[in-house]
Amino acid sequence: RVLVTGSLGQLGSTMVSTLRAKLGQENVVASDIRKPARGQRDLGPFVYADVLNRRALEQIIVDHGIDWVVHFSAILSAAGERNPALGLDVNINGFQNVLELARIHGLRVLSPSTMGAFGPTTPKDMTPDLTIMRPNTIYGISKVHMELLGEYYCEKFGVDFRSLRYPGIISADSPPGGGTTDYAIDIFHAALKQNRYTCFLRPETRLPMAYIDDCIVGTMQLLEAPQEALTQRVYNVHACDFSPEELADEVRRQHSADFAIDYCPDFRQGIADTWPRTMADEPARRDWGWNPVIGTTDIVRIMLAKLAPAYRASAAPGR
Ligand code: VAH
Repeated sequence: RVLVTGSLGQLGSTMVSTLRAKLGQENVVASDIRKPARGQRDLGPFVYADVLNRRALEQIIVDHGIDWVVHFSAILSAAGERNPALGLDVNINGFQNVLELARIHGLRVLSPSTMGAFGPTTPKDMTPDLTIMRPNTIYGISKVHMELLGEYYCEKFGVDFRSLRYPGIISADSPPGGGTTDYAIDIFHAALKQNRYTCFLRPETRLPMAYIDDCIVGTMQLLEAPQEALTQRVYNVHACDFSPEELADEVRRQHSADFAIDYCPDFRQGIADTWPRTMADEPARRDWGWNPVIGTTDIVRIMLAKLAPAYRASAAPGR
């Protein structure tokens, strides 16, 4: 049985349906601190879980006979800079609770890390798994802590900890939750709504990205990989990379030649400037089969196709 924390978030919601399709509805316990929206309500089992409350989390693990935890609760990069105390609490104390319970109850833990774990002194192109890691955001600092503590618990106590460093994840069905890569989702909503977008990153800011389907397939692969296949506990994963101006060009090609973008960089530019432009992910491909298939052109096609109906409906007369 699997417990998913942060199950109403951008990744959690898709991960829960993927896990349920594979393991059976009852074998995946979704949890969050929010109340599911109307459409999500029948998707049981769902429980309230505050990752900061270790006793309550333990009760869920014991009551539901949990074997694996997919830990998606986190405060993302931009949100963490807006509220550092909350970022530290959720990302560090929340993870420590999960890890300690994994030790006590013999759980496998998959907790994603991020390219945000790198920092301004990290080499930016084809960044390898092992390199300088001195991030300067609360998000990055807390994710490096997570990686190191997970490895420590694995080494010392045999906890089966697994992690992958996600690039920016793009999705149409679930909104992003306060990251620096959110522009690459916002741009499609803005293009369909008013055919113009003001981007909070500069035009040439190249960042690694992946479409959510690749991300979830990869996460499942790592979660299910046999222990012996893993030569490390934390893996870079990269699918494609682009800058806001390249993405805007593709939106013009596929959606409207008149699509207009302007740039008004804010504090998130400072965060993006510390992250890699591309990541090397050979170990993930070799050890457990990471093999993303969706590139930039496909991402634009999929996002426009998925989001267009809602905007067409809201533009219809009488609505
Ligand atoms: C963020 N999308 O922007 C997240 C992320 C890779 C970056 O983890 O904060």
